[in-house]
Order: sequence, then C-alpha cells, then structure tokens
Amino acid sequence: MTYAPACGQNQPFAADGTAAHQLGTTTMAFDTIIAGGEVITADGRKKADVGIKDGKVTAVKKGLAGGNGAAVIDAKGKYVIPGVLDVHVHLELPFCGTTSSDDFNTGTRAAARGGVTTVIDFAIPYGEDSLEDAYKKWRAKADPKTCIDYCFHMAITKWDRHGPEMEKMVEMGCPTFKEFMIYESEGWQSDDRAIFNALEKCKQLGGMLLMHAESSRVLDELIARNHTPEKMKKYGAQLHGMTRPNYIEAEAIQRAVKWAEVTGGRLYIVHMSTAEGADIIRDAQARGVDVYAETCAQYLVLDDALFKGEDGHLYACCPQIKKKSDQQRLWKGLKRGEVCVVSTDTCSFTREQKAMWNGDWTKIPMGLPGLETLLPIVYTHGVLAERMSLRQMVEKLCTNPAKLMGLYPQKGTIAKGSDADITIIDPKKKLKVDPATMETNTDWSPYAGWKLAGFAEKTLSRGRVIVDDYKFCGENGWGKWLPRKKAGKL
Ligand code: DUC
Ligand code: ZN
Ligand code: ZN
Repeated sequence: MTYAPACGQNQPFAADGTAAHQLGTTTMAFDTIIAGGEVITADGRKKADVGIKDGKVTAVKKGLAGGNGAAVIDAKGKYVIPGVLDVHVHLELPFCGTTSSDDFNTGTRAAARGGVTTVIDFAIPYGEDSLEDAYKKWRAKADPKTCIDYCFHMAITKWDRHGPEMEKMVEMGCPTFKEFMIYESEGWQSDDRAIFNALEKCKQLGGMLLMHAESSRVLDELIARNHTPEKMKKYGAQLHGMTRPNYIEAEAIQRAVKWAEVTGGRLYIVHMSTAEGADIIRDAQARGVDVYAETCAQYLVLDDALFKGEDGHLYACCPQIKKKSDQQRLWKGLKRGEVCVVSTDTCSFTREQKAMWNGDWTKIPMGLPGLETLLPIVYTHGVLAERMSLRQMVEKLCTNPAKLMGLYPQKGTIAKGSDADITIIDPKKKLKVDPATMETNTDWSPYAGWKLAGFAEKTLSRGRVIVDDYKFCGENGWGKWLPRKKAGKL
C-alpha cells in the first residue's frame, strides 16, 4: 500500500500527539516510511528509505517494507534532508519601540513551510528581570503557540545581575548565552568586562557566548555626525548603511576574538556580514581560537543598493546588508568552513511598522522576515548556483547548528535514533515568493517576486507531517521545549 499522509489526514497521531499504534493494539514496525528518495546528510548522499516510529528515525536503508498500516510517503525524485535548524530568530520581540510581527505561531508556521523544524530564540531580560524571569516570560509566550521544537539562548544584559545566574541556566537546559556590543538605548549593551567575564564563565560551564559584534562608540559618533535634516533629506535610508562602514563590525569581532583567545571561552559571532569579519575568523581559527561564525541568508543575496529605492527603509536590519564583495567572501567562507552556519535573524516588521521611520533612519524598526525563505535561498543561490554542494548545505543549515548548540544527534541529521525531523524538497520545483500566500506575518518580503526552489514539499516534525504539498498542516503547541546540556564543537 502506498499513500502519502495528507494535511490533517492519515496522521498516525491522536490529538495529543500520541502515536496511533500506542492507542490501538496493532504493532507496526514503522508508523511512517519515506520511500525512494535521496537522503542527504552532512556525511554524504544515498538512495534510501527512512523508517520512522514514535517520532524517531529507526532505519535508513533501501527496501523498507510498509504494511500494518504504516503511512508511506513517496519521495521518488526528491531530496530527503534533515529538518533545518534556525538558531537565530526573534519572535514577538519588543524592539525599536514596537514588537516584531511574527509571534511564536506565525513564525514557526513560516519556519515549517521553509523546512525548518527547530528554532532558537533569544530570551532577553527587560528592566530588572533576572535571566530566570526572562526564561519564564519567553516560555509563557512560546509554549502554547509554537508549532516546531524550540529553545532559547539567554541574553546577558547586566553582567553583575546575570553573571551569577549562568550556572543555574545551564542546569535549566540553556547552555548558550548572548551579549550585544550595541543597543545601549534598549538596555542590552555589554562592555568588555561583561564579555571577558561571560567567556570565562562559559569555559567553566561548557557553555558558548553568542556575540552581536558592532563597535558602539564609533557607530554612535557616525550616527551623530550624520543626523541632520539636510543629510536625512538627501540620503534617506542610505544613511543606515553609510553610518555602519565595515570597520564597525570588523573592530568589534577583532576585540571579541581577543577576549575569547585569552579566556579560552567558546565564542560564536552571530549574523556576520562583512568580508573583513570572515578574514578575522579564519585567522583566529588558524591560531586555534575557539571561535565560530554564522552569517544570515540576507547577507548572501542582498546588497546595500536596495537602500536607494523608494522602499529602501524596509531593508534596514542590524547589521545592515553590505556589498556584493562581502557576499562573495561570505559564500567563500561557507565553502571553506570559517563561516559554518546560515541562519536568518528573523525579526519581522510590517510596512506599517517600518513606516515609523518617517524619514529618520535611526527610527526604523530593524529586522527582516526570513524563516520561510532560508532553505529556498541557500538551495537556489548556493546549491543550484554551484556555490556549495548539497552535502555542504545540510552541514550549514542542519548539522553544524545542531552540533554547536548542543542538539546533535537528536537534531541535525537523519540517523537511527535521531528525531524524525525531516524535510522533503523537489530538486527543480520553483515557487514565486509572494507575501500574500506566505505564513509569515508581514505584508512584504525582501524576496518578493523571486523564483526559488527548495521550499518544503513536506516537513515532518518528530514523524508528524506538518507541511504537505507546500501547505502548513501542523498545530499550535505541537512544538516541544528542547533542554540542552552543553554547547558543542565542530
Ligand atoms: N538585529 C536585527 O536586525 N533585529 C533584531 C536584533 C538584531 O540584532
Ligand atoms: Zn544581533
Ligand atoms: Zn538577532
């Protein structure tokens, strides 16, 4: 018997997620078999079937037989890849005087449609909040709504208050921390003392420090020099790029790398956007510094000419999109390895929210939607454009993020014992990006009108089909909190 489970049908699950065979008396070897596809992992590619039981992968080999009611998904001619991990998202984030428009529901529906099966958000303490307060607030926002598995990095915004809590947070399942070198006005900024101390502590605890690296004092000076009515009239949103030359990121990365080098603490540079940054990371890794770098899809395919357009302000994110030469260097870094993860920094705002800028670039809510288009962009502009192999794509989107964030091999691969988080893509089928038909809660997309291959034809989360025929069919609250023990290494 061969059939593909359709949206809301043939799902071997009861409403509470219990597998059907646990409810009835029939014993099945598998709940679901993904048959006849090409399975791609970071180790290579092979034609194989994938057998799934109780939400776990239990076999990866040719010729798995169905029977006893196992659902069979026909994957002939398709790529079967591990579900993508987007380890850098901001859902429902109070930021820039508003709140990002994708919440844990719309954001994770969009994620599923883009083949993403795990997200890691950032729990950020506000006011006098402790890390534990932030953790509880973020759990309260996420738990009822999230459609795929998830966890948080803990943002340290006041070293003296939050540093002593780091050990407890690791015990509570959060071994990755974040510091921001900018955002003084949001109350999030960390100075060198906080960075040095947090890296030392990460070393003791088996944790990792994620760093938003931009050099704040010089950045503030450049903003102040340009913040005049004449300049704003003349340059509009271009000032966003003009006030953040590449050295703003490069100097900050250099400094953070130095503190990692002398403390031995593991450092992960988030959303690296510059060629200079990639050079610094490569040199540091060659010296043996325990440092990793991610970039985001937008830095690989968009460039700062966009700020000149009428809608230029929509593209403001932080750090801002740079030049084509930076894109080329980041692609090269991905191929060679000094850039090891692609994420999105999803922080969506609607046109109405972006309009808050009213001609002043310092008031633009900064961020872009991205979860729904991450895999299609990396597949289309990376693999199909021959900038990386399929195997490398899986490494950067699935395996490396799972390893570094302490989720491997539960996530990030297709192997016996791993969660059955699986994305099936048709190698050739292209869809046109159209905000009107997307799950993401924005009325625009940086990629509107682009034709992209690599959208999820099907997405499975712990064995359950949550996207079928490119449409979301999961449910709110299906996503599980993922406690972790330690950060990992590559
Ligand atoms: N950058 C953004 O563009 N948005 C959210 C936070 C950040 O660092
Ligand atoms: Zn950031
Ligand atoms: Zn971010």
